[in-house]
Amino acid sequence: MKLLSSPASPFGRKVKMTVMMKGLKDKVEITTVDATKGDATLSAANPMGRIPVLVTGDGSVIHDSHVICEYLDSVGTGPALFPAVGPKRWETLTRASLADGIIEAALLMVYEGRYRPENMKVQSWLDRQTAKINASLAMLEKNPPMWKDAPDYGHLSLAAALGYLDFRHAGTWRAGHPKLVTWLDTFAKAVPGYEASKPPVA
Ligand SMILES: N[C@@H](CCC(=O)N[C@@H](CS)C(=O)NCC(=O)O)C(=O)O
Repeated sequence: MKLLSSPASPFGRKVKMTVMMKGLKDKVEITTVDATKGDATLSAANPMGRIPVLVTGDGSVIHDSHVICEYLDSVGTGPALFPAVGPKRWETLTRASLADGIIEAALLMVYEGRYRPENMKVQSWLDRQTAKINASLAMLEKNPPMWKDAPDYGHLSLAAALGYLDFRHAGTWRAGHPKLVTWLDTFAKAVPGYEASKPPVA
């Protein structure tokens, strides 16, 4: 299988952690593509031009990160990352949805800085994204989501979100969220793929 991703991508990091948690390291070859510049291979696989994309052994294309992770969960080994049915499944997917929302808001802020000329920045829009991130972190801080036997897809998505706030937003979230900081440390100890998928220093 081939994974199109980039070292900095938080959505790609979710997939990389999944690859390692599911014992698939030797079966997935990672190709680095720069989605922000436009890439012909990427656009042919995903007309949205977004990473990550997985090309399976038979040439099938799978995106986005959620779908790739669920696919890898179904073909790899080790504890299931996606509960198959019932309330546990909705809880995991909802947690992942919140984590993805944090990543999306944080990513939009990065893109604002990257693509919009300085004199066209809209502070109220940036503040709106910050408020979404802060509200989500405040809710999570009240009761960080612990796992029973092993972390699942919701937990790894949250770890990717916090890791992205560290990477692109200077880790300022840490100051007001001591329980989440401890949570992330615990996750990193339980999942070696977290450190192994760390983006390069910005
Ligand atoms: N919902 C998608 C989001 C993927 C996404 O936004 N990827 C970013 C990089 S982290 C990207 O490719 N951005 C380029 C663009 O939007 O043009 C997923 O979960 O995979």
